[in-house]
Amino acid sequence: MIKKFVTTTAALALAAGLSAGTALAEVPESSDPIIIVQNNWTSQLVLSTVVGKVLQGMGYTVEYAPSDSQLQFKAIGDGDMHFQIEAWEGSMKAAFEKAVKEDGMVDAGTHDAVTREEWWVPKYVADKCPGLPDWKALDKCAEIFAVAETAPKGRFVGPPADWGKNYAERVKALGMNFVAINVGQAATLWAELDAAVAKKEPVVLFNWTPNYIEAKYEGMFIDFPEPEGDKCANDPSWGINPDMVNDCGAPRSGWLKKAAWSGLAEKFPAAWGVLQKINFNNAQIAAASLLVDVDGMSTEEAADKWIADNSELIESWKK
Ligand code: TMO
Repeated sequence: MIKKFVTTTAALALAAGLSAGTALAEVPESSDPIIIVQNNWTSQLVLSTVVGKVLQGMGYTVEYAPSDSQLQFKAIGDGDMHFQIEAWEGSMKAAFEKAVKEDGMVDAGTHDAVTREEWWVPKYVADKCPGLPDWKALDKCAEIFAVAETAPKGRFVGPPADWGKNYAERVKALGMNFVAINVGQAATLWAELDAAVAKKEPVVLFNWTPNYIEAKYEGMFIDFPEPEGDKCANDPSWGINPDMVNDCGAPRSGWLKKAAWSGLAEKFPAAWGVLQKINFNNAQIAAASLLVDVDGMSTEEAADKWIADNSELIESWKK
């Protein structure tokens, strides 16, 4: 029975001028859901929804699963979730590489986008703190960033805890006069930034690129010592603090990768083909975030708009 099906399909494929390989299975190859991981920042939410809609358009059943940006990789390796379209080097490298090594997660390719996740200040802060963007200059001005909770130390408005990097450890390793105060969600970062900009008050917060911020505010990332491979994260003797790891910043030109369950290629071959072709650049990612964070669209609306604005690109994913 199975043999007959394969033979017939292959014959049809050959008759249609296709190679037998491409036509072996009909799309969707399985009616089981493809489970797409979602995280808690805008471009990821919009672009994962874009990909979900594209796969639905091909006939797949799609489900979304919210996940922690560190724990997600093991879950993908285990097949509990099927892929992630935005894995960021600055905050996720260690968890990503561990899941590839130990959990069989597949590195599904690197986007063209060049990323950075780092402490960031609006441009006017440079007038109040000479020597920026050097981290030592920032540290000399720590007191202008103080709030009641941190005084006389400065406050670093840090990311939600699940975004991986332990900034309190970096502060300690570099002996900085700062206290890292993590927010609960991205929206709080932007609320802090908007409030500070409105009053031209000093603020230093976690930010990243590509993001909508670059279209809205001028500013700069703080330059910390550059990491050298994994040494800063793993080898205490490396770097300016001989006794501690984390005495460095995030990479200034980081990668952005896709991650997948190892069974995806076999169970959903056409979807795997799409995932492999997806390749975002900085402008495409920043645009996704801008539609929500500046234009005020919902994730759904932004995904539809992004799809409409990039229809040729999306067709190229399916070929
Ligand atoms: C993971 N992120 C892009 C929010 O830094």
